[in-house]
Amino acid sequence: MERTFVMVKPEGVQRGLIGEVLRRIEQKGLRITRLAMGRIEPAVAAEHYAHLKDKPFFGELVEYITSGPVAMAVVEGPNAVRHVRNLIGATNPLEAAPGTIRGDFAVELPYNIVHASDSPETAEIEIKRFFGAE
Ligand code: IDP
Ligand code: MG
Repeated sequence: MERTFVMVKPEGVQRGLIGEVLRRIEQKGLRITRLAMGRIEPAVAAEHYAHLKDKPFFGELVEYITSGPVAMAVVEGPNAVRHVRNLIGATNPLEAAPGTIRGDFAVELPYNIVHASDSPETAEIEIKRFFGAE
């Protein structure tokens, strides 16, 4: 069994897509084991996106992810990380295939509805970052 971390980003929450995102994850056969609404502090956002800190869009990205409430979930199942990445689609909505969450609901970066961990190791770090210790 593997765990991953999923976040419905501010514009996804504002557009009423929390249920749609969770529905697709549950429909796939994965289990939602933790669920919370929250607002990301700028310092936590900067840590979460530290791998992008030298990009020209970093400031805009931190502003975006802290601009409103987000929905956060821990998702469990066999190969949960890769399954959820498949469900959400490519980072750029222009390259995300129709049928994926980003392919179906987003048009341009940085606005792509949802975040999901990119590896089991990252997932554990992100679960701790956003949900704290067990
Ligand atoms: P991921 O969310 O698919 O894992 P990352 O490369 O980790 O993609 O980027 C994190 C987030 O930063 C993306 O989901 C997107 O919101 C934003 N982002 C990535 N690349 C760009 C870009 O070229 N311009 C603007 N925003 C971007
Ligand atoms: Mg990423």
